[in-house]
This record gives sequence, structure tokens and C-alpha cells, in this order.
Amino acid sequence: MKVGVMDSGAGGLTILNAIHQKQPYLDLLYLADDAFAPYGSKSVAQLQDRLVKIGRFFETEKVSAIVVACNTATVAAIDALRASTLLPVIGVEPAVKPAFRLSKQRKVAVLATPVTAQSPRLKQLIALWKSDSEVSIMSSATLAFDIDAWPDSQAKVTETIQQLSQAMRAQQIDTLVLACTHYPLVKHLFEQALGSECDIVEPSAGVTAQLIRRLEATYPEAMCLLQNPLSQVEGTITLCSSLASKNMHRLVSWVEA
Ligand code: DGN
Repeated sequence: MKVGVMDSGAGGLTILNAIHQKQPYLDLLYLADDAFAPYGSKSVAQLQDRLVKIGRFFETEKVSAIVVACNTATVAAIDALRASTLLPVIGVEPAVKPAFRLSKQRKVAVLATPVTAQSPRLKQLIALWKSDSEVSIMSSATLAFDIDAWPDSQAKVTETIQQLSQAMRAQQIDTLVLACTHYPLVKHLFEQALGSECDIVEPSAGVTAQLIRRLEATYPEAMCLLQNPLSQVEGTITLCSSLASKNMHRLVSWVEA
């Protein structure tokens, strides 16, 4: 069974890695939409149009489900994609619920792209799960794009993370939600800058669990067969980019062995 996973660039590989670790028998087709990146500076209408086109690409590739492994695309355009396809569509949302549970000092920061940070959906999620925590919504217009240019952009990425972390330390943040799938790729830099007293949460385990639930509900017999330990074979991982000139070695380097 093949699952399509997409993002504006390398960020969704954090989700792809988690899916592959948990369900290695699935074939995974990853689309990095580098030709249209960064999503964080696009309008909602542009993102909706793009996601519908990507949905058509995945349908042509005969996937059984689509994972929108991008917070920005999820908040802006997942409804448009769902309306345009009969395939199950799983999105990714800021992991505010686990962050509220984890935070001891009740000081949580959500770091995202500008589109996600300004989205009504993020405010809804915060209102839905909020207890008595203070929530600081922070955004970076450049960080995801710079992570895509890794390792050439290493100094710039490190400097941006240090600046953001300084602001978080000043606010005594003890739990950080990485609400852009690119950010867990450089989680170690956040850990270095914030120190061990700040917990960092990201959504890959939750998205994987949701995908498996949807696949089991939609394709019960096929999933039963695939999950049978006697019949299990390792699935394939195919990486592609919408930018013809993309150096695929950079993408491959983010995929966990
Ligand atoms: N990985 C995308 C997200 O989770 O929002 C980043 C989008 C972008 O291109 N900036």
C-alpha cells in the first residue's frame, strides 16, 4: 500500500521517518514542493490551489492516502484538498495539547511559519486545550526556507534559533511546540540553545498514529494482511521534488536509516 506524503520542502521528512519507523511495510512517496516554497509566505488561495494540484498528482501515482506533512498547508488548505479527492487526507497540527499537559510552569511557546501563527485554527486549538497556561505564539518567515538550504545555511539557521531561544528564555518558556515540520530536523540546535529545562514537542508520532487508524478503517483487509508478521516485506521510500534542479542528496540525507 502506497501513502503520499508532502511538504513544501524537507520538513515533512520528519513525519515520513516516523511513519517508516512504525509501519515499515508501507510504500512511501514523498513530494517536496520546492518549486512553490516557502509556503509560509503564500496566500491561502494560492495554497488551496496548489494542494488540489498535489492531490491530483498523488491520485495519478495511485496512493491510498495522503499525508499533508506541513502545518502551513494543513491550516490553510486541507479542507480544499479533502473536498477535491475521495482519498483519506491526514494533516498535521501544532501539538498544543501535549504541550499544555507537559508544561510545569504553565509557559508554552508555539513556533511556526507566519501563515500558521496567524491562522484561526491555531487560536481554536489553543482555546480548545488551554488550561491556565500562558501561550506565546512566535513565528519566523525564514527558518523553514533556510533549513531547506542546509548545510550551506547552517550559520544562519543557528543564529535564528539562538535569537528565538533568547526571547523564549526571557519569557521563561518551559515547553516549546515545534509547529512547522521543518523545525524537528534541527531539534538538536533548539535543545542546545534552550537547555534541558525546556521540553520540546513535535507531532510526528501523533500523525503516524492517526494515519494508521485511517488506513485500518478504510482498508481493513489489506492492512490486516500487511501487518501480519509472516507476510511483512520492507516498503519502498521514493523521494521527489517539484523542482527539477533539486539536489536530491540533500533530501536523502534527512531520511533516517
Ligand atoms: N514544513 C512547513 C510547515 O510545517 O509549516 C513549512 C512551510 C514553509 O514552506 N515555510
